[in-house]
Amino acid sequence: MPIKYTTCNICEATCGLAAHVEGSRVTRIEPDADHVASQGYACVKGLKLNAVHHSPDRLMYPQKRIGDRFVRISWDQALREIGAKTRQLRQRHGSDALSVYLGNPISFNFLAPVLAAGFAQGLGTKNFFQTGSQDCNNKFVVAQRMYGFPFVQPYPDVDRTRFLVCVGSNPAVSRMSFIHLPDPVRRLKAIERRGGRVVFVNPRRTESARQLGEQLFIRPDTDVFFYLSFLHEVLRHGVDRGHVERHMSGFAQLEPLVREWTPEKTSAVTGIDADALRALVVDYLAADGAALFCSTGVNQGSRGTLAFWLQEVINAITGNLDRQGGTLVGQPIVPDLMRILRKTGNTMRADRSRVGDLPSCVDSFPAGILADEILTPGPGQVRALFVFSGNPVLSVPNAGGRLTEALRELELLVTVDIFRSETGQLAHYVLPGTTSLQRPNIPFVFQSFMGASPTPYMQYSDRVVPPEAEQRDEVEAILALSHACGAPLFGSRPLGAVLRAWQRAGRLPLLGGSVGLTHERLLDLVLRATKQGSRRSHQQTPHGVLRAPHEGGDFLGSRVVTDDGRVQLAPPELVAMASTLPAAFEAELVQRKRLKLVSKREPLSHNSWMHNVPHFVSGRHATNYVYMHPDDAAAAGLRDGDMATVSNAVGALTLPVAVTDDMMPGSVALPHGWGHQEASGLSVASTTGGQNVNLLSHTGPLALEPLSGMAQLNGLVVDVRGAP
Ligand SMILES: Nc1nc2c(c(=O)[nH]1)N[C@H]1C(S)=C(S)[C@@H](COP(=O)(O)OP(=O)(O)OC[C@H]3O[C@@H](n4cnc5c(=O)[nH]c(N)nc54)[C@H](O)[C@@H]3O)O[C@H]1N2
Ligand SMILES: Nc1nc2c(c(=O)[nH]1)N[C@H]1C(S)=C(S)[C@@H](COP(=O)(O)OP(=O)(O)OC[C@H]3O[C@@H](n4cnc5c(=O)[nH]c(N)nc54)[C@H](O)[C@@H]3O)O[C@H]1N2
Ligand code: SF4
Ligand SMILES: [Mo]
Repeated sequence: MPIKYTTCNICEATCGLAAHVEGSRVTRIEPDADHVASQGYACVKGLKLNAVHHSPDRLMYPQKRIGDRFVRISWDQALREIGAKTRQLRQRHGSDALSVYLGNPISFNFLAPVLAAGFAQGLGTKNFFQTGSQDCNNKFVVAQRMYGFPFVQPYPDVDRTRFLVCVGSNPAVSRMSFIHLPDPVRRLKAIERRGGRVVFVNPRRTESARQLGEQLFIRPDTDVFFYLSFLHEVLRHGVDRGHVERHMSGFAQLEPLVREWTPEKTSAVTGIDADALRALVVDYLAADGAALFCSTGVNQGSRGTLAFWLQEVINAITGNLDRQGGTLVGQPIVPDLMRILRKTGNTMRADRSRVGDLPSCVDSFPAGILADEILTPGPGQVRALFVFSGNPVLSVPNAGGRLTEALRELELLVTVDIFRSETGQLAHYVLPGTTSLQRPNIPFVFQSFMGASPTPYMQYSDRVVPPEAEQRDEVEAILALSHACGAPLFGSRPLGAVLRAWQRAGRLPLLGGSVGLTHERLLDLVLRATKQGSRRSHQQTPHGVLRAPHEGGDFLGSRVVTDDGRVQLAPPELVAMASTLPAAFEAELVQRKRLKLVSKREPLSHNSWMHNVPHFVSGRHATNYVYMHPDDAAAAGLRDGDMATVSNAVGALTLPVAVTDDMMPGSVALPHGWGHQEASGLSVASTTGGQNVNLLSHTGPLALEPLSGMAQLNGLVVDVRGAP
């Protein structure tokens, strides 16, 4: 039975997989034992990808919705009608009436996200949306201001660090983000084995903290105060001023910022004991290589930009940025990539949204204003939306509520998905995409291009199995849509013409398809252009090729792409934003006794799209739960298994309670991505219980963090009471 090697595209770990193929079936998936980075590690989701792939619900043909029914149509008809409608809307209402939402899964393909952005540019619209505003835009905003470019993202040097503080991150379940680290538990346990420390700062004692390290409970959405006091203590101990003066600007502005934020003061809202925080800082400073790292737990709060900024300042001024065991900045495969991209202005658009006047971030607007862009009349009102591998109906703030209402108003909604999801359910056209087993790939662009990984490598993998029936590889689907809609990629007519001619050449019978435009040939071009070998050369090394690891010491003074080449410790907009902190602190004090809601990721699901695998939703896994501390449950008169209603000004959900002392008192957790009952295209998921936690999150410009457009998904104040 042939084995084909590929990389899992579900999360950033991008583990190597060995797929057993029988005819057109992938019968079994094992971890690739010889993979240069993952070395035989993969999680249950990657190993069950064939169950997703072979689901009887997979889309095989384009579908068109007529009333409530979906009927099969041909690609030709779909492209013709979508193209005509798009051109008509653009002519009547201008380009900004068209919009694109790029979801999470194909963002892990190398070319598809680039082309999806190119498609939006071709449509001529500024209304491009991505998942970043639910995930990590705060990090891009800070990196652009501190280091000169959004994708300069220092990652902890986990294999050499002596002290790692993980704030709002659960590596055992989520396998981390902004660092490519297969098998993170093993790598983090090794820190302890070397005599180092790992500390998890989290309102929940997570699966990670159960396996290694120490737990430090923090009240949800108060991280910025934790970082303020951390910095306060760092400055009190003093830093190497020579190092700071050499490489950084703005140091003098830090002390006044943190002066009032003593650990005693902030402990009133964070719940972190002042002495515990002081001891943490002492150990951080004493460690021979230490790193503060944060993830969505912080990003999705209401002040993620300020929190991440303070974290980066601390890592920088303590000398941990760009040193072994601290945080490192990967080396792109094109050595001067950041400088080049910065010059061309790529991912650094500086425009603002029509509704709410919010700034774009990495060339996209926050998804939290999508509903308003659709519902607010006037020039530029959004009337058409293309969704590539996304499920905004479940994933975006107040998704099921106002956004669903808005999507129903659209004149054209197209989804390119492997299933007819909750979003597909509302679409006019549903186009059948491929799973990553059906696409050629180079591992996630962030890893392969930027090297944001302790084990950087390059790999090219062919399709494990080809698309079935009329499924189309997303890269090829975007090219076809781009032609049909008169939207030359990146707005470049010459490029459009070249791609078109290339596509046509593939259909010439004489050449037998040997020169056509395929995803494979495009990736081969990328490999050659970046001097990373070729498709053929990589076919000889199916487990990947290691690139030189980062040794640190090559970033400061040479690769910082700010105007003056120095790390900006006090970017004016962030300093200005910090003036809101005293009022925020007072507000926290007032709501100290209220319950706060946080999201929770689960080992057997992935955002909204794994609940259709029967194995993943059997028995007690067939719903999400409200996780609460025994004291909070008792106060509400609730016992384990009771039904409870979680509510706030935005909405209410009724779900079973799971009582656990893993939760910090005063906080409740609810997994996101549930609520599939209306999805007729998901025969298994639609029979599960569970509800969409985003019915409780606020939508609209006023609810978003003003610099990054981040939605607040963590730290929402809620009430929980018994339900019949
Ligand atoms: N409350 C709350 N909300 C959250 C989060 C949270 O923590 N809490 N997390 C946020 C985060 S970090 C993210 S990234 C977003 C995710 O937001 P989205 O990307 O909008 O949502 P997903 O659930 O990942 O939806 C993915 C869709 O892609 C489809 N799909 C899967 N694989 C493929 C493929 O290979 N090709 C194609 N064409 N389609 C595919 C799936 O069927 C599914 O419909 O959600 C955010 N929402
Ligand atoms: N199994 C699985 N793996 C996934 C995903 C999935 O859905 N399922 N999603 C993938 C995606 S799209 C992403 S972006 C990554 C995200 O990866 P992570 O960012 O590691 O995401 P989580 O596991 O949700 O960890 C966030 C942690 O923050 C904590 N938290 C919540 N609120 C706060 C707060 O206010 N302060 C602090 N300090 N902590 C808080 C939560 O309790 C939680 O443990 O995971 C990816 N991997
Ligand atoms: S850890 Fe992530 S990349 Fe690795 S197998 Fe699991 S889902 Fe796939
Ligand atoms: Mo994400």
